[in-house]
Amino acid sequence: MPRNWPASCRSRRRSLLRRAAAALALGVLLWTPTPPAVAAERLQVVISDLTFHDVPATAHVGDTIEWVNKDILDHTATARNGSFDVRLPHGKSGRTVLTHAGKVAFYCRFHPNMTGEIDILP
Ligand SMILES: [Cu+2]
Repeated sequence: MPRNWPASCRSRRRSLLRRAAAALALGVLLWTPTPPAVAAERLQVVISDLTFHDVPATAHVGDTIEWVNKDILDHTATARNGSFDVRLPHGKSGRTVLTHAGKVAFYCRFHPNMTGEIDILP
């Protein structure tokens, strides 16, 4: 803008610049990075020989555990904190959707020596 423009124009320009700076500052303040979306996974735990096999050390809220009972006996996958209790007739499978974070110990109600633990992350 030329220096010889009327003072009202220079003032208007300064005002617009101030508003643009304020809008930019507000945008920076309001902007929060969005965490990358983690796709829910399906994890499989096979039961055979009265044992939970390949129990994942960790999982995430929203993941599904598929319990596959390959034994000739019925089992359950029962959380000690009550968050799930899946009945697993012999040769059948069942599913649990993980809804709460935290370490969950689980066992079979029919064979209490069958145990496992998963750390469920948020
Ligand atoms: Cu059992």
